[in-house]
Parts: sequence; C-alpha cells; structure tokens
Amino acid sequence: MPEPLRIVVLHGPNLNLLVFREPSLYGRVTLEEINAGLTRQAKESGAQVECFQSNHEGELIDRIQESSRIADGIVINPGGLTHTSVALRDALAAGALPVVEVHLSNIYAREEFRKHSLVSPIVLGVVTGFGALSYTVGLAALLDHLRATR
Ligand code: DHK
Repeated sequence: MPEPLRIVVLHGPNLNLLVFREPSLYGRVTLEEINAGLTRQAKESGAQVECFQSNHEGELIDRIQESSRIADGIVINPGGLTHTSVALRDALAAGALPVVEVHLSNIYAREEFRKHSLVSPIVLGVVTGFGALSYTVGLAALLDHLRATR
C-alpha cells in the first residue's frame, strides 16, 4: 500500500470572512464547510489534506516552505495576494511542488487588476469562478496529476 498523498490547502487574506464578505461574489459557504468538504473528498480517495488560512503573507510563505518538506502538493487560493505578491510566487516556485491555484470568483470577469495573477505562470493549473466547487475540482485535478506521475 503506498503512503497516502498529503495535500496542503492554503487560503489567503480575507477568506476567513466567507459568507459575510460580498456573498454574491464569494458565495454562501463558510471556510469551515469548504475545509470539511475537502477533508472528506481527500479521505474518500485515500489522501490527506491539511487546511490553513492566514491574513498574513509571511505566515503563508512559512507554510509553503514547510509544505515543500512534508507534502506532495498544494492547493492555494492566495486571495488578493494573487495579484500583488512576488514573495508568495517565489515561495511556491522554490518549493517545487505541484500547485493548483483556485479562486471562488472568476477573476477574468472582474476588475482589470484582478485579471493578472503573479502565481498562474508557475502552477500546474488554475480553477476560477465555480465558488466552493473550484476547490473540489482543484483538489481532484491535483490528486489525479500526482497519481499519474508518482
Ligand atoms: C479571492 C480574493 O480575496 C480576491 O482578492 C481575488 C479571490 C479573488 C477569489 O475569487 O477566491 O481577487
């Protein structure tokens, strides 16, 4: 029996406010519900997830560095840092793990400044615009990729 795949799910700034924050854009599902769904999904497919949210760029970078030692892949919604953080992108690139970038809203259907992601060029793929389902699809795609390349 191979070891279960270990996935770290990272949520960036303001994602702790889901449900209260612009629900027409970000949905009516709490972060706890998203995390519980991903935990269930991973378990059903013989994998493990660890979920972490922070409003602080440095804390997210610390988690990315740690993940590169203990995990097989990362699912990340960097929140607003998607569009601004060279440091977050550098941490993901340095970790050299497969990464799937997810967004609840469709970042290409919103303001101009959201249409550019600093993270997208170094990730395996991007899922954007499907609400909580973006995470489900992102995790499924990452597990599929890891199993195909193990
Ligand atoms: C979440 C945020 O917090 C925004 O800053 C991004 C992303 C979009 C989302 O859709 O999940 O621009």
